[in-house]
Amino acid sequence: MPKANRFLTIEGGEGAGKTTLIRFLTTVLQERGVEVVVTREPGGSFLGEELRELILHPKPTEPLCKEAELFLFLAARSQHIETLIKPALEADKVVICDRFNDSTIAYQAAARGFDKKKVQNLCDIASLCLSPSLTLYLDVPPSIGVRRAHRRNDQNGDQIDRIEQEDLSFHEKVREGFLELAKEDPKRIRIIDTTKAPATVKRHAEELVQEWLKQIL
Ligand code: Z5A
Repeated sequence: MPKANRFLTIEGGEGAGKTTLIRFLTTVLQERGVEVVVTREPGGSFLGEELRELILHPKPTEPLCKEAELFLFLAARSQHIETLIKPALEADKVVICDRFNDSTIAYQAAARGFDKKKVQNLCDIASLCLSPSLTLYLDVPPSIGVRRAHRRNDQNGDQIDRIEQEDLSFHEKVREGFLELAKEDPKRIRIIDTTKAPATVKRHAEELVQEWLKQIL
């Protein structure tokens, strides 16, 4: 098993600002001379990207049941770790991953209603017990995050994906799920309030990452 200590994950609800922040943090790390691999879930491998298309398709050929959805996310994760994350960590690179196990707990357990402990056990199997040493959870009320994401989709001409189509109460449960995880593991999961201005969000994230670098480099 590779050392997991250079593994950083970014979590959050819809429109929380993950993509924006990951771009910024990549630059910060590269300026420090750190080799960085940026990836995402679901995705990151050929199979993972194909599964992403299937899972998030806005108009699936038949409704995807929640059990199939859960196992597709997990299958994508195992393949992603084997083909991309593990080799990069073994080569001593920093891996930044947009979503990981915490998303499965927040979306499939807290919001879809699967038993949390059971989902955690499945995540342990799927992720070969790999865990990030730092997770930045970007917190935003769904009413704000959903609005931001829809505005961005309009600007980019992107469709609203299958999970984004869920109602506000679903996204509220996702947020509660993330906040509960952060309470349970405050050392690993650091909360960043992304209702704040982008410059403030970046400053807070950079402080946390610089602190983390002292422990891992
Ligand atoms: N999912 C799951 O259910 N189970 C799992 O195990 C996994 C995933 C791994 C993947 O989508 C979906 O799969 C996701 C969870 C589920 N479904 N949902 N919803 P994704 O991660 O690819 O996409 P997303 O979650 O929908 O994220 P996003 O919409 O792409 O948002 P983002 O990357 O967090 O935000 P952004 O694009 O950086 O920012 C959104 C807009 O806000 C953009 O115009 C920014 O310029 C703006 N922004 C960013 N920061 C700020 C601040 N601070 N102030 C104001 N405006 C800002």
